[in-house]
Amino acid sequence: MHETIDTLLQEGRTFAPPADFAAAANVNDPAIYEQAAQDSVGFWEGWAKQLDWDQPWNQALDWSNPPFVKWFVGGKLNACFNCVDRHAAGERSGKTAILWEGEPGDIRRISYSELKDEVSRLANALKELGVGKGDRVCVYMPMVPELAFAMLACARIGAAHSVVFGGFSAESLFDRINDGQAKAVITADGGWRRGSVVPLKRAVDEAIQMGCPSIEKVLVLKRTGSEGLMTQGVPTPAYDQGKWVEGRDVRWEELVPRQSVECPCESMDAEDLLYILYTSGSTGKPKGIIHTTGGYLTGVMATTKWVFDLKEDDLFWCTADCGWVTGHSYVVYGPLACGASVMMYEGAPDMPDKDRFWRLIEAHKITILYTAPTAIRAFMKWGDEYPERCDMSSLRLLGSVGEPINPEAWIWYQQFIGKGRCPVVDTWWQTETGQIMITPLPGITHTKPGSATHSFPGIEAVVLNEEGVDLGAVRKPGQEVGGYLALTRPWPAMTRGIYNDPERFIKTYWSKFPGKYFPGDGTKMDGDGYFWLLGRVDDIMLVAGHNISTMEVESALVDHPAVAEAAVIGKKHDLKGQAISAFVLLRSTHQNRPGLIDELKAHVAHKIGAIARPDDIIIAAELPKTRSGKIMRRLLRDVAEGRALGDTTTLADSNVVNTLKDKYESMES
Ligand code: 6R9
Repeated sequence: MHETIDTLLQEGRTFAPPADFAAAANVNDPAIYEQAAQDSVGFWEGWAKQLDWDQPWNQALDWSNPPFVKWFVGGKLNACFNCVDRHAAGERSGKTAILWEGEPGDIRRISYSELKDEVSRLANALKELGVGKGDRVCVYMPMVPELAFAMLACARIGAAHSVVFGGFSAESLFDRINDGQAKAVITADGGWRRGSVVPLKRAVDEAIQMGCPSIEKVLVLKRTGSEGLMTQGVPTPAYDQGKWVEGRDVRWEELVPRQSVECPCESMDAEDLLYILYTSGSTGKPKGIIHTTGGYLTGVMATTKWVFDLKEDDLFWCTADCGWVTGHSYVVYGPLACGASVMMYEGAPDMPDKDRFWRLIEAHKITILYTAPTAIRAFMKWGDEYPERCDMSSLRLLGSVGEPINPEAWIWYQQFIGKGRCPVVDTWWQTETGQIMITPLPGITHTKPGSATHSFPGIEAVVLNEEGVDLGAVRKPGQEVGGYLALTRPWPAMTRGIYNDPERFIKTYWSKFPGKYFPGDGTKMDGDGYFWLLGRVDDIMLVAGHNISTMEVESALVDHPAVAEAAVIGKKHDLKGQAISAFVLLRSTHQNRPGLIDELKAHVAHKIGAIARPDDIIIAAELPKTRSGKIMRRLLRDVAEGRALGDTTTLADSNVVNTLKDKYESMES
């Protein structure tokens, strides 16, 4: 047996679920893992029965044609009915479905019965525009309640939505509209971001001008009323002037409010398309990941209830934008299927000040917070005084998603935000998996900072080496192993493929280990069987014959009191194959000083071994990240190896890499 990834970092701290939390938790009996493993199909069927079906399924799982799966074959239901109508019709009718705060501070509270009316009107409006069952609708909006209405209205009439993040360019929009052959776009004049207007309608105009023959209508919400405002030095036109195209462009306020609130839900097949969501992939054109109705809803509902221990009186805040899968599964479909109250916030975490998140928690008494390591590390960098000046005693559970969370960031989150009182759930999953896959269950799992712990009941995750050997099964008892993560059985919310490209789906995820799903991530499994996700295998470094994960070196750096965030890459080296280069951001309480870089190198060597000592460390002001906050190590490799930058379309801020490039080059000379 050989390991595919060396495991270096050791983290010994563990946290038991608080006794009172465990006693009241939605699930607290560890026997559930064994039961679900014995009969995973029956386990998922149990969850599916908690949805309202127009017609029951006659076969729970059809896995006769892998990797193309079908769940709940023959069943019929409507996702919008399950997220809205069934709550509006019962005791939750007056309950808050969405509590929203705009960046300028405007607040809206929408009950389930109001949500039903809003969504029904919009659904009728879409019908009037000629959209119907089987069509695709592109949604390109700021984080306003109407974004959720748009998704639900599409689901209501059986049209698939394709949400494109409001920060993406006209060109990305153009690609996604054409790949999905969308019939209509739902957009807004603009959205608020850090005090300025993101001109959305203008980008839609540009995209369509580039050639989007499938688009018949553009529905435009007035959000900013941005006439005369300046955006990046350019005056923003009023949303209904400028390039307003008569016959194509439709004003929301002229069309939607006059619609009837009666709009029956289309009865959909469990396997009918619910949505397409484009994920960038490391190379090539974006992949249109498809999700269908019955299995997806089952998976997101189950994980919302158990991972977040969602209760009737919770106020659940997943900070993700609906442009990402996290916003689809845990702002909209998961929590609303459960009848939860959901918090939505439009803007940036540092507007007007760096305590905005904590102010929101204090003001609205948010009970569950689900955010990303990139945000947590930014909060650490900004300093402890911001959370300290707010009362966040309403919080009872904290979650993390999007990247591996470094142990120090986990501890900070647990101590400064959760005050040691709230369990922390680090959840691993992907756009393609649709639902959370590897995660603690807060009433059961003893957590370890930096570990996503175990696969959710009914899911089986394994660590494989290059030859596909299951390292967890063949290792000596208690031995730690590292390799490729793979998933061995189908789960309900798994993607049904890539839109219009089944071959790419097979090649990308199912050909490395035939019969198993390969997500592209590395992982280690510790002596207790806990998973520690190590990031994308493309990022793994090969240093003097050792496969070292960037994540472990980054975590060792973040462990140093001066460091808030680190990005590590392997840079070509004549003798070692690759040498480790690190880009480091300091906490606001620390400054660069003579000797600090040597101290950091020594710290890494001390924490995880001399093999991982970085050859060079650059103190940076920012790191290149995707717009969803993931560090783009590929671009840092381009910088370090003096290449022209590769694809930067998903990069949040291009100035960041250019600055780093200058700094790197001046250091080299
Ligand atoms: C939900 C989401 C998926 C990739 C995934 C992995 C990384 C997400 C993680 C994590 C370690 C976690 N990732 N959660 N890595 N620990 N808790 O982020 O979907 O945007 O498709 O990204 O993100 O590398 O493969 P998506």
